[in-house]
Order: sequence, then structure tokens, then C-alpha cells
Amino acid sequence: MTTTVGQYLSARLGQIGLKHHFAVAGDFNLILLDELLAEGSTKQIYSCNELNCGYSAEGYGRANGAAAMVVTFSVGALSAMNAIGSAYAENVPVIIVSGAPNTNDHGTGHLLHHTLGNTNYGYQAEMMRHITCAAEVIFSAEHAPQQIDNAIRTALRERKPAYIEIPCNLANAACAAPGPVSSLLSEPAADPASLDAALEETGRFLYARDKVVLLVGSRMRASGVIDLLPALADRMGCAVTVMAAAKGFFPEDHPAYRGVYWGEVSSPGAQELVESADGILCLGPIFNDYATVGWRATLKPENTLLADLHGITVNGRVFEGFSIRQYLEALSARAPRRAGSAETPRQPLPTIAPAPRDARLTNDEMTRQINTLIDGNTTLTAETGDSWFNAVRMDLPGGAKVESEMQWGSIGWSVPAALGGALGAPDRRHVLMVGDGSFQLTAQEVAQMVRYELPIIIFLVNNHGYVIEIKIHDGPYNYIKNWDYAGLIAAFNAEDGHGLGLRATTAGELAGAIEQAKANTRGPTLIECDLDRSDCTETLVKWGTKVAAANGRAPKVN
Ligand code: DPX
Repeated sequence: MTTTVGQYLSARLGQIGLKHHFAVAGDFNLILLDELLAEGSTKQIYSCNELNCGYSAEGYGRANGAAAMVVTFSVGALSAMNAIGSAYAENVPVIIVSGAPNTNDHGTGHLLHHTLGNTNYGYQAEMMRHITCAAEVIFSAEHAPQQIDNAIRTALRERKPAYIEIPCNLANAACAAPGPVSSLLSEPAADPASLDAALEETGRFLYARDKVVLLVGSRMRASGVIDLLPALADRMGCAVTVMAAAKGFFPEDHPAYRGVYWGEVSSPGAQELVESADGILCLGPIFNDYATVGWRATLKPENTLLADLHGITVNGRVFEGFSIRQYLEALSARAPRRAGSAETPRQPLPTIAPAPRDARLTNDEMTRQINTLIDGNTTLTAETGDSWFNAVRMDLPGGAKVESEMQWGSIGWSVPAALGGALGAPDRRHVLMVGDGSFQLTAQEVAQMVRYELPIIIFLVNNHGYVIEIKIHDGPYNYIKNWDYAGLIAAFNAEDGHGLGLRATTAGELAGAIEQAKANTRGPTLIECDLDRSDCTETLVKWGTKVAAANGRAPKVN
């Protein structure tokens, strides 16, 4: 039984649970795209450019566990690299497939279009190796199945992107047909001795502590066991905090929830709770400069148990040979009750009083109104900028999800990522908060939301510049050309779209626009929220000052 290389790939993508793949056409991938369409396990979704294609796949992978995208050689793939860097940094398994030169052109001295103008065509794979966990360059149909499987399996296990390069004359070449998918999806069994030793050491750590707190980090998204956390918290009886990048990873209406731990810009009470605890179970954290508020919020190693995707560090020892899923599943059945921290009650978030309808729109009022829109079935995507801080200060119902990109932090990510998220989780409401500066990078992807009739509600925060940068370090480079953001939607609709572009300058206009957005089910609604440039969250100002100080440290002189 045979198939073609392209159809083999297509079948595998369907078998791992994808319903869509993202693509931008180019002559090195056209036959591959034909093969994907012919096999038909996944629907082909088109992007305006390869950067957006990558971010869309990254957003889809967050919602759906994995994603795939197809680009053309060099001009496509090199554009996609920023997004693949994002998938790497944020632990999202995105399979990036690039069309490539005909096998007969390798090693012949033939000079090809879309290349650097020299005759070694291996450079793209070399570059991709740095930002993927597996990079497979296919040179024969015979070996393609194993190479495709290796890339997909590695991506799913490592929770990182993987690269597959398919020459344009091999996409429809015959190869063996795919068998059952089990080996790609199955997790290697845990090493029982190591897991048992890790649990014993965890027990020793926990029994020796009076005040234990769970601290949930953003790498838990990749663990696939976020849903296990409430049961673990119930068993241990302790308080739970989340890091800013993991906002929404623990139900905020759960009695154990105590808010976001983010050093000096934590939710009320969360900093004292975490920093006074003598046992902090850090689950999938990323302690970078932003998360530590410029290296100020660093936890004492002797007080922490660090559980990462493939092992734990506790009491000065490293245990590996199991996944965080296997560890947390076992811990949920064995963890001792450690209720000390639960005695500290949750401190309420500052409330924002509703503004009069004719009052000038403020950042507070905008955030208050967006917060009321979010129900337990909403995914809120928050772009880099003050949108992070606005998302973090929201009071969310259980079931609400937040997506942000705090490790990679590439502005423009959120527009395509929200599109991918909406395709990956079509039954949820999708809300996006994006600043004007970020929007200008990837704005054209709203046209694809129109095309695919995705009812994403976009809050375009027009605060007239790169406000987070203004707070970190001001200069003329932080001021941007204003656009008629709401007016763009008419252009994107053209003759057949159902997008809606609205503008709010008062509290009442915003409330009216949100009602219109809820009723618009056949396309995106972009609500341009006009704010003063000086109007931002207090936490951004406080955090920005500390991060600026960390950036500004003088070089060490020996
Ligand atoms: C930059 C950032 O308007 O949001 O809330 O006004 O800050 P705020 P905007 O979207 O502005 C974003 C801007 C310019 N960062 O303040 S965060 C530097 C940067 C980056 N990514 C890329 N280029 C530059 N983060 C791709």
C-alpha cells in the first residue's frame, strides 16, 4: 500500500488531532499544498504572510495542543522564523513544513530563485535547527515517512516546534502509507525508580515545611495537566498563586486561589504569601527578568521545589525520567495535607467604579467593561504592552482562559494568535486586547478573520504610542503614526465581509460597541478604544521603572 509524501504528512496531521493547517503558497510548495488538499484530513487556512501564518499556528497550538503550517523556501520560511522562535520559547509544538528546491538542483551548481544566490541550499535547515527540536530534510520518498514521524513525535514530546523540508519534486512522490498513530502520541513510560525517589524526596520536603504554596507557571500549558491542579490543591489544602504568564491557569473562583505572584506588582497579598512561605511548589515556572521584576523577585532555592516538564529539583537534588504529568498525577494521590498557607485569606482586587456614560474613556473603565464581558467560556488574548497588566488585574470566572506571550514578547503576535486560537477552539468566545503599536505589525490578519467569519472581539487600545516602552525608556522612537483603526475594517470587508469597526471615546460608546460586537456573529468586531497616552496601569509604571533599572546596570569591571 502506498501514498505520497505530501499525503502521508497530511494523514499524520489528522491523526494527531489537527483539523486545520495554515499556509502561504509559493512555487516550491504548490504540489505539497495540492497533496494536503487531496488527502483532506485538515482544512487549509490561508494567511496574509508567513509571520502571521506562524503566529496563527502558535495560537492554534495553544488551543489545540499542536499545529502545522506550510511555507515556501527562504522568502517564506525566513519570515516565519520569529513565530517559530515564539513557539520554541512558549513551548508550543508547531510543525513547520517548507517546500524546497527540486532534488535535481542540489549539488549541481544550479542557481535558484528565492535563495541567497549561492548554490548550497542547506542554510535554511541549519537556521531552523536553532529554533526547533527536530529538523528533517527529506531527500528521498523512501525515507520520508520515518523523517516525518520523527519530527512530529519529537515536537509532541518536547512541546517545541519541529521542521520538515520537502523538495518540490518529492511532495507527490510515492512512499509507504501511514500505520496507526499510537507511537507518535504516546508518552514514554516513567522510570518507576526515579519517579518513586522524586515523590519520596517531595514528601520529605513537604513534611519539613509549615507554610506550603503552589506557584503555577506558564510552562504548565505544555504539560497538558492544568486541569489536575484544583484536585492537587484540594488534597494539599494549601493556597495557590499563579505567575503573570500563567494568569487563568488555575480557576480564580476556587477557594484556594490567592492571585498573581509577580514580585512587587503582585495581586494584593500574593507577594507576602509567597515570599513568607517556607515551601513553594513551583510548577513549570519561567523566572526571567520580566517575571522577576528586573531580578528583584527571586525565591530562595532552599524553599522551592521546582517541577519542570521533564523532571524536578528539590532539596538540592535533580530527579528526571518522567514527565510533569506523570509526577503531578502521582503527587495528587500521595501529597500530604499542608494547609498552613490557606489560613491567609485572599485579599480582594481593587474594584473599579463604573464611569458615567458620557465620561471620557479611561484605561480603568475599558478594563472594567472588558472584564464584565469575560465568562467561563472566554479566551482572552493579551498582547505585549499594557494589555498584559490589564489582563493580570482582571477578576476572572472559573473556566476563563488567558493567552499571553511573556517569554518571547514579540509585538504583533496576538492578532494572528487570536485567529489561530479561534479556529482551534471554535466553541469559545475569543476576546483580544492589543495596543496600537503592536497592531501595526500584523494588522492585515484581521482580513483573514473576516474571510473565515471568526467573531473575535478586538479591543484596539489606542493610547497613541509604545506606552510600555515610554515607561521603560522614553524617546522619539516611541511615537507612532496614528491610523484610523476602526476604518480599516471597511477596507478588509471589501465586497463580501461582515467585520465591524467601531470607535469608543466615552464609557457609554464602549458599552454600546460591546453590545454590537456580541450581536455580530459572522465576523470580527474591532473596537478602537481611544485613550490618553498618559493613561495606563499603575503596575506598568512600577514594573517599568524596575525593569529599566535592570536594563541600565553598568557593565561589571573586574
Ligand atoms: C515595543 C512595545 O501600543 O502597547 O500598551 O502602548 O505599550 P502599549 P503598543 O502595542 O506598543 C508596544 C510597545 C515596541 N517593544 O510598547 S512592547 C519592542 C519590540 C517588541 N517586539 C518586536 N519589536 C519591538 N517587543 C517584534
